[in-house]
Order: sequence, then C-alpha cells, then structure tokens
Amino acid sequence: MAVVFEKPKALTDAVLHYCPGCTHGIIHRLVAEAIDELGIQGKTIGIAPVGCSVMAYDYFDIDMVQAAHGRAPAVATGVKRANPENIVFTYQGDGDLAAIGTAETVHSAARGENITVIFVNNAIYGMTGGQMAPTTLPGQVTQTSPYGRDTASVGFPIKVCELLSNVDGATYLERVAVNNVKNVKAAKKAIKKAFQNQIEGKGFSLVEVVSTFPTNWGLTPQKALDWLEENMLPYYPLGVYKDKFAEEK
Ligand SMILES: Cc1ncc(C[n+]2csc(CCOP(=O)(O)OP(=O)(O)O)c2C)c(N)n1
Repeated sequence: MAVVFEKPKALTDAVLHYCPGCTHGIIHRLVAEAIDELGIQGKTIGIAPVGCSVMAYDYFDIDMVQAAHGRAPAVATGVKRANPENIVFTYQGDGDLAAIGTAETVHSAARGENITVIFVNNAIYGMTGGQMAPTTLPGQVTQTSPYGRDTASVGFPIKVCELLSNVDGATYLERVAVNNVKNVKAAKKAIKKAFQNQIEGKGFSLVEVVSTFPTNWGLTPQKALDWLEENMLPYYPLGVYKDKFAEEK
C-alpha cells in the first residue's frame, strides 16, 4: 500500500508532553519536515530553550544542546562558528527570546550570525504557569495581569520582527501562524527558507510563529485558534519583514 503520510525522520518516536491544542507539536513537525526535505538531518544541531519546549532534545532526532534561559542564540553562535559545516538552529519561546534573551537575539542578528531562529510567540510564559510575557497583548489577562495587561504601568508588547527589521545584520524575518491549514503551509515554507538561507551562507534568519496556548489562555483548543485569529493577528500582522537577498535582486 502506498504511504501517503508518515512521521518525519527528524522526529523521534517520543510522545510529546504538550497540552492539548498547543501548537508546539505542529511547529516541531514543520521543522522536522524541513530538515528531512533539505537532507540535513545528519549535520543539523538544534539549541533547546528553557520553556515548554525545553525537552525539544527528546523530540528531534538530531544532535541538540540545551541552553540556559534566553541564551540559545549565544550558544548557537558558538556551535556554528566552531562547526561552520553544521546547520544550527534555535527553538525559543517569547519569554526566552524576547525577555531574558533579548540581548542575545538582537546581537546575534546584528552580528549577522549564519543561524536559523524559530521563535514561538504564544503571548505568555507557558511553562511557569501563564505569567505575562513581553508579547502579552494590551488588556490580555494572565496570572500576573489579572485585570489585563495595563500598558500605562507595564508598557507595550515587543514586536520582534518589526524590531529586528531595523537591525542591519538580519537577513530574513518572517511572521507566520499555525492556526489553519493555509497558514501552516506558509509557515512550513518560511521555516524551510530560513534553513535554506543558512545552507547558502546568507546569515541570520528568524521565523516568528504566532501560536496558541489553550491551557494558560483558559480556552478550549478550538477557541484558542479563534482567539489567535481575532486578537493576535491584528497586533502581530503576518508577512515578510525583511528579505535582504530578495531586496537586492
Ligand atoms: C534564568 C532563569 N530565569 C527564569 C526561569 C524560569 N522560567 C522557566 S520557563 C520560563 C518562561 C518560558 O516562557 P516562554 O519562553 O514564552 O516559553 P513557553 O513555555 O511559553 O513555550 C521562565 C521565566 C529559568 N528557568 N531560568
């Protein structure tokens, strides 16, 4: 019988620990499909973050390094510079990448490191129980903003793609989402491109994936997808924020 659907080779058989409806699993799969299709499983090294995806090293069937919270781009810089023939990516949440790791993110982009960054924006600190993150929307209720994020006292969310689009060293920045089939297909294309750029030595590529967190948003998986569409996408518009080589053509 013809096989029409199978697990990517770059994923292990481990059962994912993620909550029902969490989109980390979809994003893991897209990364693994890109690795398979580019034929780079044997030479790809992933940098796992601290956050819900801390155990990404159990799920990707490649070499992985565990970084301290927020430090994945610094670790990736070292791994890539020491092993330029390897393909190196980080996989990070918004607390990891846009709070404690902001400096590492901005400076690795500014240095134009030839790495791939997969940035999962679910607008919340998931692993620690749903505290406000740098990407929590104005008015959004979290454990630490029970009356909704008050921008007058805690400021505004950080829009990572927009921020990095002003960093000269960044090569490719795209924001995608995984809330429906159309967006998942676009997300796959962007993730594959971010790896392809690295293969071609083009420099720093980051794909921001707007994602759900039903458990800590207090919503069912389906309602979380709707909430993402209605609330996150207007604040975090999808699209290509920078594509240096396309601009130069
Ligand atoms: C140095 C340090 N500070 C704080 C923590 C606690 N901590 C663990 S995960 C996390 C937030 C993770 O949120 P995010 O990066 O958005 O990922 P998610 O869990 O939502 O996927 C924090 C603050 C830690 N482990 N190490």
